[in-house]
Amino acid sequence: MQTAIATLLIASLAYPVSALAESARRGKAAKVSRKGAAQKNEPSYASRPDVMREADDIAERRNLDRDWVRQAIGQARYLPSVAKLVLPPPNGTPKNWRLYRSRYIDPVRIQAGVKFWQANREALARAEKEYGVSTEIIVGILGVETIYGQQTGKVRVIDALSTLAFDFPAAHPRASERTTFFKSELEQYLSHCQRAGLDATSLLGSYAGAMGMPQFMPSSWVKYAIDFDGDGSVDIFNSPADVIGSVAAYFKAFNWQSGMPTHYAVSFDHSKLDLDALLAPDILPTFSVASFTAKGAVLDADGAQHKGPLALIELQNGTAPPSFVAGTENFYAITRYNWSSYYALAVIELGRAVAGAVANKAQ
Ligand SMILES: [Ca+2]
Repeated sequence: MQTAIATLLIASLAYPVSALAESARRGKAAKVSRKGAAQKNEPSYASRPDVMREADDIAERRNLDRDWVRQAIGQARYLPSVAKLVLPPPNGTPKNWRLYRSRYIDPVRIQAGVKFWQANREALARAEKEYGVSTEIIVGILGVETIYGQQTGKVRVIDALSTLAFDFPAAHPRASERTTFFKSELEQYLSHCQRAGLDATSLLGSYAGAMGMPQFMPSSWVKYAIDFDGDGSVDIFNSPADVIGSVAAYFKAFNWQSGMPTHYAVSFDHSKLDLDALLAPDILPTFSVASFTAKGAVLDADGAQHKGPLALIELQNGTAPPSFVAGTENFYAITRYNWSSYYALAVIELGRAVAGAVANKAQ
C-alpha cells in the first residue's frame, strides 16, 4: 500500500490498516476490478462542472495544458466500490496477527520470493551496498505488496484517484483530510504522467491509486522512484531493478539504518510491569533499554545491547492473548511504507522466510 504508497494512504487512515490493506490486495481487489470494469453506466467526471473547475485549477497550479487535464479527469468514472473500501471497518472488529501472518507467509509467496531473489541478485546486492537496505526487507516488501508483481491492481488509476479526490465518502471520520490528500495525489499523478509522456487514462493500480510492483502512490513515484537498471527511464511497472532501487531509496529517505535489527523478542517482568506506559507511544521508538526494562519489559541478550530507542509493539490475536515485540527505528521505518505494525512484521517475516529458502537451495 505502502507508499510510496497506497501505503501512505492506508497509513493515514489511522485504524487497522491490516484489514484494509488485506481486503484491497486480496479477494476484494479482484472484486473491485470486476466492478470497476462494469462502471460504464456511471457518468464520467466530464459531466460534473465542479470537477471540471478543479481540473482547471490543477492545470493552472501545475502549469499543465488545460484541455489535457480536462480530458484526463473528464474520462474518469466514479467507482462506488472504491469509495466503500476506504471506510473504516466496523468498531470492535478484532485484529488478528496470526491470521494476517498466515495470509502473507505462505509457500506460494515464499517460492515466488526465492525466484525473485535469484533472478535479481545483482540489483539487490547493489541496492544493499548503495542504500544500506537489506535484501530481505526489499524482498519482503515486494512479496507482501504484489507477490513480486503478480498482483499490481486492475483499477484505472485515474478512476481511483478521481473517485477519492472528488467523492471521498463523507462518512469517514477524516474525510476532509483524506480528500486533500487524494487531490494532491491526483495532481501529482497528472503532472508526472504529462512530463513522462505517459497516458494518464490507461495506467492501472490498486483501488487507492497505488502503482506497480512496489505499489507507490503518485507522490512517492515522483519523489523516490529511480532508474536503477540504467536504461534512462524510471519504470516501477516492468523493471525489477528500478523497483528494487526505488524501494531502497524510499527506505533510505525514511531513515533506514544499515545493519540495525528491526525488532527483538520481549517478555515481561510482571512485578514491575507498567504496560500502559510502555504502550503509550504506540509504534514510535521512545524508550532507552534502561527505561524499557525499568517499566517491566524483558529483552533477550541482543536486545539488551541495543543502542537506540525502542517501542513496545502489540499485535492482537483476535480473542487470544496478544503478541509483543520490541521494535527498533528500523521497524518504524517499515511502517512508513504502510502505517501498520502487522504489515511491518509480515514484511520482516516473509523476507526472513525467503532468505531461509534461498540459503537452503544454495546448500
Ligand atoms: Ca530503468
